[in-house]
Amino acid sequence: MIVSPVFAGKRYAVLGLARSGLTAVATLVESGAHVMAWDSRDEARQQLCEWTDCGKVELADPVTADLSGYDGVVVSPGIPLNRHPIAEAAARAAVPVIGDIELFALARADLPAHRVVGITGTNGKSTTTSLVQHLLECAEVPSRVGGNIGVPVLGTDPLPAGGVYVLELSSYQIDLTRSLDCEVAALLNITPDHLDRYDGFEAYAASKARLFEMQTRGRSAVFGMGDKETRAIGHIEAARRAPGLVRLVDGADLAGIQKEWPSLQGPHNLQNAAVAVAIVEALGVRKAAWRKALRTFSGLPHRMERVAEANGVTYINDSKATNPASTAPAIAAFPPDPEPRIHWILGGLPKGDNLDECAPHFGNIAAAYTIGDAGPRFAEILAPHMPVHNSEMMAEAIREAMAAAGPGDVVMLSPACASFDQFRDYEARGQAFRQIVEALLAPDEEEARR
Ligand code: UMA
Ligand code: ADP
Repeated sequence: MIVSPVFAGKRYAVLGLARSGLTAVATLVESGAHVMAWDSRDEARQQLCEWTDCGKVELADPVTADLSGYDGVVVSPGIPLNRHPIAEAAARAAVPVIGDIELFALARADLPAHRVVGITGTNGKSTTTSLVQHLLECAEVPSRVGGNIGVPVLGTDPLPAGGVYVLELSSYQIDLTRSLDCEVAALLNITPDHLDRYDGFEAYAASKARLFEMQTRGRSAVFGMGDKETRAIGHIEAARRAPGLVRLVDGADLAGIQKEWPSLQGPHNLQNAAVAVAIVEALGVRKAAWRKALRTFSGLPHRMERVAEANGVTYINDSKATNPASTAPAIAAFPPDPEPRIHWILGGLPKGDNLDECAPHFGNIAAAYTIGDAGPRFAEILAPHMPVHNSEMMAEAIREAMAAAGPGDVVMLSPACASFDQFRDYEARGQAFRQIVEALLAPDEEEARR
């Protein structure tokens, strides 16, 4: 865990006691701060004692408590600042609203000499973050991942001198951060997402741009070239920095060697790899080291993950594709050979009313199997272009896809939707896909053994 003298004797309120909030409380208590903490869920409040000396924590709701004299309200990224009363309560008491990443930024001065990489974007953040760590590891640079990837950074053990913290940052986390000065910051792409939390798409893009505004002179920045919002921010940053500090990458120089990377296929992964390579080059890793390391990256679960292969059919779990823009590259990755060969399972809790980003690749789909809340609407959109089964449930969709798929085909869950209508989260959805595929294939395997 990261602790710091910078918090000793200070007063912080922490709102939200899931992963990031509980870790923030632990860091602050261990560092000698006075901490007020709250979560609207009883179970979350009860967990506090498992994480820290809860005798040292005052349980009170910062929305109604007296915040005068506090140094900050640490709000969890999942709490919608645009509509939660904490924003007004903190403003009334003139207390800054921050998040755990800002606490990390404040603690940096007392950590052994290190560098920080911040990676944001609508899609590809986790893949790029873990790829950067892999490239650093292969180059023998000590590193840790943290942030939106599911690892609260304050919970990591401090790195020895020379280490690199590689942070995946969501726009929610950037909104709660004021002074994170990344040695290298990167923006992969911006497409519509999380619009319930922002005053429109422009405000969402502006949130991402703040990561670069927080950097001081001489720092590096990397931008994908795939969309105009990202390019625009890249050009603004290039104009205000010294030559060589900003890289706008499209991956064209790497396309010829992409075939060497089994876990980084598809146009989206070319973008992720190009950004990751530019990041590690900015940190001083040489081509010979990253080129070799790209071949051994093993990928992450739930992102175009091959979970089974049977009777010539490949089963792919892309449950992390939670919006149409992240599904588009997955269905683009398997062109007809010579017939369309993707059996596409999609649906869930929709993020919008269309599948426009996916439309250019409809020709790759042999049949679609819709599930969840979005099922009927998606079936209506897709029916003019391909055979559609309104399967409703995952098990039914897999059963139907399995019956229809032939050798060379791909059965792929790439839902283009959030999971919360039928599953706890995208991981539970991906796990269900894998388990059902394995269960349905099991009789075949038994037969083969006999
Ligand atoms: N709560 C209240 N009052 C409210 C609303 C919520 O008390 O009015 C409480 C909830 O009961 C909950 C807490 O506030 O206990 C909110 O916690 P959280 O949702 O922020 O959960 P954490 O476990 O702290 O996870 C957060 C990130 N979650 C979100 O951004 C929604 C995790 O990203 C991140 O991995 C983790 O911190 C560690 O840094 C997840 C995510 O879904 C993966 N991110 C979004 C995405 O990737 O699209 C942005
Ligand atoms: P994030 O952490 O930003 O959600 P992930 O690396 O977890 O991103 O990938 C989530 C999904 O987004 C993957 O399943 C894949 O389908 C898609 N994806 C990955 N990288 C990109 C990219 N660069 N552009 C568009 N979609 C992508």
